[in-house]
Amino acid sequence: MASGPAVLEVERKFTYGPEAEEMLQALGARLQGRLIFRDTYYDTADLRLTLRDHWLRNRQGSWELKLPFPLPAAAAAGSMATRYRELAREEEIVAALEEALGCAPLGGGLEARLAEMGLQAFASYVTDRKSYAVPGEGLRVDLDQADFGFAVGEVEQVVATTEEVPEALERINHFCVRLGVTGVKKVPGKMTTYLHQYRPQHYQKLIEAHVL
Ligand code: V4E
Repeated sequence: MASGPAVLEVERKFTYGPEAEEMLQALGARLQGRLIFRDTYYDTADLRLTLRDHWLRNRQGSWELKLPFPLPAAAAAGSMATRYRELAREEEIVAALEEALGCAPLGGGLEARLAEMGLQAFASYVTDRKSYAVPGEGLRVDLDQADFGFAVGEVEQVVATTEEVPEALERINHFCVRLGVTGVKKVPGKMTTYLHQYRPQHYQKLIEAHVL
């Protein structure tokens, strides 16, 4: 099966306050829109996907899988950003899941195959997102408010090849400095916070496995 061009998402999360939108506009960012969506995440009962840093979700009816991809250590050293490959084509998602879980190729529709792999929902929340584009930089900034009372921003760039990742990291970090985002610790995202609050044993296992 032919695969499309890679979607590599490089992003850095940040904590934002009431002044964030004004600052973004002052830096030339343009509001693209507001979207409210539900994400439901899936794993096996023994957490074999998330322990491999694979994140399978259904967002408003569409399946998406985020998984790590190799990068020379020097390119990511000390970075506060994360980088994941994103799959959205159902056949690619199933193939990646079969590989991660070590199952034989399964037949049938996507949902039947997910059920056969023992995948079940472990987290679900709604995000209210405002998205900004930064013209000329190819950056997008999302300001997210999750329904369990947690807000987080992210500056992100999507690239197609691993060679473009170091430059994306550089561009993101530079924009963060202009935005006044200067912390030296990685800011937890919605999922990390959700697991910490609602699934502490799952959270603890991912901390011990150095996934979070
Ligand atoms: C990759 C990942 C998780 C999946 C959720 O990813 P995230 O980008 O936080 O979700 P969201 O809603 O912003 O998706 P988008 O619309 O941008 O595609 S949950 C945990 N991880 C790993 C991870 C990590 N190791 N460290 C940090 C700081 N964040 C996430």
